[in-house]
Amino acid sequence: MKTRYGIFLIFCLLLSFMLRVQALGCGCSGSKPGSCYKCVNGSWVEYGNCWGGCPCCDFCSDCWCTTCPITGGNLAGPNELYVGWNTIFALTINTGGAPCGYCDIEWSGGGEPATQQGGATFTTHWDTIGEKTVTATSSSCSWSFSKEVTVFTLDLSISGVPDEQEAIPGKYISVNNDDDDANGVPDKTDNGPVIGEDDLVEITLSIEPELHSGIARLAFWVGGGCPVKAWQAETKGVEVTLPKSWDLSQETLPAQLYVEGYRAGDIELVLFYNERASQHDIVVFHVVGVEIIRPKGSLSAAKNPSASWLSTPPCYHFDFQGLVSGATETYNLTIQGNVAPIPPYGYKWMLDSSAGTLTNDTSSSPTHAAPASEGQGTLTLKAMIDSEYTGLKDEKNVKIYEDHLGRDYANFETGGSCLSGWKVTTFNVDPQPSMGPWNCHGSVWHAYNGSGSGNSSSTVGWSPTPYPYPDATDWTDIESALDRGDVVSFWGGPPGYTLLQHSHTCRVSSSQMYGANNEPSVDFDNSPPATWKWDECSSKEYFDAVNAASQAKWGYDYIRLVKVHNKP
Ligand SMILES: [Ca+2]
Ligand SMILES: [Ca+2]
Ligand SMILES: [Ca+2]
Ligand SMILES: [Ca+2]
Repeated sequence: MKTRYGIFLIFCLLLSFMLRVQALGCGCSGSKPGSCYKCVNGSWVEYGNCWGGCPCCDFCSDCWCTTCPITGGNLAGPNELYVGWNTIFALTINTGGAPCGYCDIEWSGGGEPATQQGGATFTTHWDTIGEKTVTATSSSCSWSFSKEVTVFTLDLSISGVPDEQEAIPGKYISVNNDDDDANGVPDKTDNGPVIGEDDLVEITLSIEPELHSGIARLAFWVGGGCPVKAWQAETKGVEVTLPKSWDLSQETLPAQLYVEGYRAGDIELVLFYNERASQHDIVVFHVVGVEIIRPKGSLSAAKNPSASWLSTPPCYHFDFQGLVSGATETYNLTIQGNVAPIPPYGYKWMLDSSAGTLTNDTSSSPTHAAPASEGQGTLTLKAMIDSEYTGLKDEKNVKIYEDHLGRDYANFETGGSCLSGWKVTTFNVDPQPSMGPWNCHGSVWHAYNGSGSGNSSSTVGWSPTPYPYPDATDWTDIESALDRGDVVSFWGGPPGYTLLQHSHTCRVSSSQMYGANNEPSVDFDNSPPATWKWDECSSKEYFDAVNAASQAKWGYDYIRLVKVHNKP
C-alpha cells in the first residue's frame, strides 16, 4: 500500500508541475524540454529551458523556446498636447501571432509620471511646454518605439487684466458710440481708421510653442447677437469677423486683436485649439451702454452736431450753454442719459460745482440748478453696479454764462452775416445751422432775455433818456451812462419823421455796443444800405457813420434822436 501511495503522490506532483507550465503560457508538454533563447545584440542567447517557462517576449513552441517574436509595431499618441492635460500613448507590437505580452515594456520620456514598467498603454502629462519624446522599450528585445509630441499652452488675455480676473469678473467696456474722429458719425458705425479712437480694448492670443498644424479658433459664447466686434488695429480698419479660425499649417495666429463694444450685453470670448474643450481659454466682456443724450454738444468737442444748436424756446443757443441763476429769464440745462442694460447697471451723474448742482443724480434725467456765478465744468455720467463704479463713463463740458448777452456774443461773435441764410459757425458745429434774418432789434431782445426769432420791429422800451441832436456834451453823458446790458436806440428818417432806425446793446463799455446789422458803415446808394453784419462799435461811431452817409446822399442827418435805455 505504501508503494502504491508513493506512485500516486509522484503522479500528482508531475501533473501539478505540467499545469503550472501551461499557466505560464509556454505551452510545453511531453518530454522534450527545449532551451529558451533571447535576443541580445542581434544574437540568440540561450539561458534556460522550457520547464521553467520563458520570460515575456521570449517564446517556447512545441517545447522549444524561440526568441524575441517582435517583428514590428506602432506607438500611437497625440502630435500636440495641451500642457497639464493627461493623454494615453498606446503600443501595438507585431508578434506574428505569438502570445507575447507587454510585461517587459519599459516606458520612458513621460512627464508625470515620467516612466512606467510594463503595459500596452502609458498615461502621462507634462506641466512644461516643449518638444517631448515618449519611448517604449522591450527589455528583452532590441526593439524600441518612440513618439514625439509638442506640449503647448494657449492663452487669451485682456491687456491690463490679471489672468485670474479675465473671466470673473472680466472687463467692462462701453458701447463705442462716441465720436473720437469728430466726423459726426458714432465710431461704432465707422469702419475706420478712426483717428483718435480710444475705446477699443486689446486682447492677446498666443499658442506656445508655435504650432504648425491644427486649427486655432476664436469664438464667442453668448445668447443672441454678438455684442462686440474684433479689429486688426485699435483704430479699426480691418474687421476680424467672429467666430474666426486660423489653419496653423498655413496661417499665423495674430498676437493681438482689438475688441470694440458694439451693443450692450455680456460675452465670453474663447480661444480653442482643434475645438477640444480642454484646450481653450476664456475672457469675458461686459458691454455697457453709457451715453449722455442731452446735451448733445460739448463746449470742448472737436465737432458738435447740428442738433446741439437749439432754436426752440427759451432761445437760440447750444444745449451745453446755461445761464447763472440770477440772470434775466434764466434757465437750467436739460440733462438726459442712457445706461444699458438696467439692471444690472445704474446711473450716477456728477457735475463740477462751477457749473451748478444736480439732484435726482441716479435717474436718467437729473435736475440741474444753475450756479450763481459764471463758470464751466464737466458733466459726467457713470455706469454703476449698485454702488460700484464700472469705470465706464461719458462726459460733456458745459458752460454757464453771465447772461443771454454773454452767451450770444460767444455764439455769434462779430464780422459774420446776419442776413437770411446766415450760419452759426462757432463751437465746431457741423453742419452749421442755417438761420433766418436777424436784425438789430431782434438781437437786442435776444441778448436781453432770449426772446423772439431774432427779427423785431421794436426795441426795448425801458425808461429812455432822450438825447435829440446829441452834441459832444451829450455824448459824454451818454457814454458815461452805459453799463453792460443797457441799450441805445436811434431814431429819425426822412425829414418830419422820428422812426425807430436802430438799436444795440452795451456788452462791456460804451465802446462795445453789440448787435446784429450793427456795422457803422452804410451806403444809401445800396439796398439795403446797411451791411447786415454782427458787429461792435460805439453809439457815436454808428450815429456819425449813418449821418455822414445821409448828408452825402441827401444833405441832412438821418438820425436826429438817441435814447439810452438803462437795463431794469
Ligand atoms: Ca488668459
Ligand atoms: Ca466717428
Ligand atoms: Ca470711440
Ligand atoms: Ca473715446
